[in-house]
Amino acid sequence: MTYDFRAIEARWQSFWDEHHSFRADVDPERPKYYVLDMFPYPSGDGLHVGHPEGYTATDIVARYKRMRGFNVLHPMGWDAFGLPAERYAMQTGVHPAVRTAECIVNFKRQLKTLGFSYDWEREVDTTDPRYYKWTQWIFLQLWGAFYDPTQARARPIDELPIPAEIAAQGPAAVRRYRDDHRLAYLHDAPVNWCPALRVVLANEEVAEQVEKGLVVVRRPMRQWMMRITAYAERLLTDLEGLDWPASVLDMQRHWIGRSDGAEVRFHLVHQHDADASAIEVFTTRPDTLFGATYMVLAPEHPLVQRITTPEHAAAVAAYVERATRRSERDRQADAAEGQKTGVFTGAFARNPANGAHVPVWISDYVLMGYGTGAIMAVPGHDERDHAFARAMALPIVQVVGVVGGGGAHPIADAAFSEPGVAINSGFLDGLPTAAAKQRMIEWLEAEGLGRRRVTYKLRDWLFSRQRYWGEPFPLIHRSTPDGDDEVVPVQELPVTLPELADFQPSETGEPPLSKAEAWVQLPDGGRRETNTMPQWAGSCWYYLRFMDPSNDAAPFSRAAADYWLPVDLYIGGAEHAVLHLLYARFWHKVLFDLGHVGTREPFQRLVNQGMVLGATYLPKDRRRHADGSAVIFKPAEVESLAPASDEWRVKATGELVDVQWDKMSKSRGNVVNPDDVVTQFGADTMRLYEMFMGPLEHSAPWQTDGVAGCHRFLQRAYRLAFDGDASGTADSGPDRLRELPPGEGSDRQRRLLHRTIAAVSERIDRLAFNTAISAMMIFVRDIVEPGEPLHRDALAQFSLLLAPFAPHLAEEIWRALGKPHSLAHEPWPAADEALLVDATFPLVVQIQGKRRAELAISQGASEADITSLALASPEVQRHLAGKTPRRVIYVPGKLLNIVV
Ligand code: ANZ
Repeated sequence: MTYDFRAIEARWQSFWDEHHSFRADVDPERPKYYVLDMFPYPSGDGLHVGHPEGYTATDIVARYKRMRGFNVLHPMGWDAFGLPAERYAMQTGVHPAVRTAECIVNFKRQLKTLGFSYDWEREVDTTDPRYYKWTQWIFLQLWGAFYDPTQARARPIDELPIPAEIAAQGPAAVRRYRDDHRLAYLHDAPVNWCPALRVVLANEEVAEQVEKGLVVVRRPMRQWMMRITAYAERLLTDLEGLDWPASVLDMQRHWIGRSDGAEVRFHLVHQHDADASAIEVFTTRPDTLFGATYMVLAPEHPLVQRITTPEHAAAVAAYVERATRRSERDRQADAAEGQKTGVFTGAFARNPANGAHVPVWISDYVLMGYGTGAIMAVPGHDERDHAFARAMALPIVQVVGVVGGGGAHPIADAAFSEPGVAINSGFLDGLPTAAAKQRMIEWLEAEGLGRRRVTYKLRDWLFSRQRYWGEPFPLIHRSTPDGDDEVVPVQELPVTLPELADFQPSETGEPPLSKAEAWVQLPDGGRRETNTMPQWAGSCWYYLRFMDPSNDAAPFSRAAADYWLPVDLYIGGAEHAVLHLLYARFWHKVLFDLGHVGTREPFQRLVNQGMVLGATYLPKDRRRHADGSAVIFKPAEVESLAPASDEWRVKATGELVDVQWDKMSKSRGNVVNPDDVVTQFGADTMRLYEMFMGPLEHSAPWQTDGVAGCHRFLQRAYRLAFDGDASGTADSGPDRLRELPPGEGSDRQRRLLHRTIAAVSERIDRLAFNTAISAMMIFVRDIVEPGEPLHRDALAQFSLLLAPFAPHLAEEIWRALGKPHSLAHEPWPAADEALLVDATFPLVVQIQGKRRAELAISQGASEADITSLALASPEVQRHLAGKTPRRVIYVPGKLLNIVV
């Protein structure tokens, strides 16, 4: 008798395919449930066991909801643009499209062996022109829209009101005005340019290259930007109604970074230049205005050149030149470490509150991209200003005191940045900080010197990349008679990528597409845009395409959107807590404003699965290689001292080593390949183990012993149902279903069955899959007892419970029970409430026939449980007085006799 999982799994996987068992179609008669995975980048390495953790969880929910009567949308696809395929092309000459297609084939094969119930007819691939046609279309929606702050929504650009003075300047001015208001716009943005690699690096990538000794410079390049900042407030407030992990909500709030404060105007004392008469600053502490003793401009601030006096010009120019070479990130890091550099411009401004003349400095601790790029420095109450003032010997004045502390608080050594009461502040004196802020803002507004202002940390999104393997922008540049560059959309989509032999950007940073001269240059003189979109673009809207994937007339129909949206459950890695989820929410809101979708938010419920950790082994002395890297051993190099032991030694030398659990990575050699697990134990075991490792949200180590344990459980479940051939050999023919009496069995069995149904249902609802599996394990262990064979209906219901977790074996049992259809759409079993009450019965315990104790035993308890409970009870222990029981006789529901 063998649990031949290979045959069983292959059989059911082809059955589901042939019968389109998981096809989902819009059906207004039935409630929908949309359960989504974060689709993978199909890398050359294939799946590792971390991927299927989330995928198994969503599959359990998908299968369960189907059985609960929902019309379930459960799709899968490929986020397939990206740098690795392009790098691979540079190394091997294999075209990224070819490589990507190979990788997809492999990923899909791997996913299919796991028996996930995806509707594969909805598969999407972001690199397929039929898909990116619509990514380009959505880009054009953004390009063709502006944000109307009065209505707090996006509107078509033709509806943008054109001020009379612009209209009077003619069509070119109107065009420029529109271009300045589009949600997708061109901007000279400083980027991190690495001349050696000829690439623009993301901020996060800079440190790594600099460590390798490469030079990275900041330099302005014309880039496509997305005006996500227009949506900052909506992106913030709409987080309110979402069922997301608190940590992700916090990270999104933090990233958006709303600050409430004021803008204040400081007039310059001597004006060299009529256009440079005042400096605007943003402050969150307008209550400290009386303590502003100097000002600082970001080195890139446009006023710097204009206000610098001749005797300071050389020093300022040198400082500006140095600062432009450094990224914002580096500058912030230095500022955080308290390193302060800066130079005086020679200019002074008037503090609007007290009329004092304050010096204007430049320093890179002030960032151009935030607030107004200029600050009023209050060294008494701001740490950064305090450090700078001390370094440059600038005056420090206290204007906030401790409440009730007689006002004073020493500020010589450190700023006092807590709220308190205003002091040395004229009309604010005595007011607590919150009230003083309000009072100051009212005063500034009344005097025409400033106004209330909210700022956000969120930056506009740099949307263009100098890469080949991405979506081309569907835009054409044309020079106008007045020498301007006019951008017009392509009428016919998609704009497909041209063939190219060389994928390197040029030395000057021209994108690789600029080399496809025949593609770039249009017969009428127009030139195609040569940047491509970032990898985020395709993943911003794939959940929408899944709703209507073969629509050729639109990215998706409004009817499909109205039926399927929002995504009810979205499961994926915590690494996407900010960017992907923010960008997708942004596009969704634009599409909402333009009438393409009817929900404000795309993803109602979000869950982050934990990480699957892999083992590496370290010598006890933690010695290092000559190059300083730690000596580690890979799983293949070690063996455990005894089966299931926690002690390990190196096979070759016998040296004892410690085990260490890390995120799986190729370089650590601790990656487990799902193919190996499936071959050895089967997909059902793999799925079960992925879920049994621990709570879904927690990270957990991958342990081969645990896999084997799950496999034994399935073997037991198999033997519960099937009887071997009389000869008992594997090749003597298929196993037969046991002879099973009808019904659900004895009272005890029925209680156990219904408790299991209740427990599994409730635990799936909570996504507590590991404990749902424990409930099934108890069922399999306890359902059969001497004199109580398994009954047919109990097995049928158990196979339904098992189906979301181990669908192949569940189908096999269901079929053996003579059911004609797949159980995929079979109604989920219902627990009989009457059988759930935890009734107990009194059990008399005898030792050598003498009554020694009476215990309350719960109705569903098995004989094994009852025996160990009785033996462990203090009274029984006392009467046994150290003697070992030889035999235990159980009279069900009444009596337990212990013979010593
Ligand atoms: C005066 C002041 C006094 C400030 C005080 C703080 C404390 P958050 O809360 O992060 O929004 N700031 C404004 N623009 C800046 C820029 N471009 N680069 C660097 N710093 C800038 O921070 C707002 C505060 O950060 C502002 O309030 C300003 O310093 C500074 F006791 O103004 B404050």
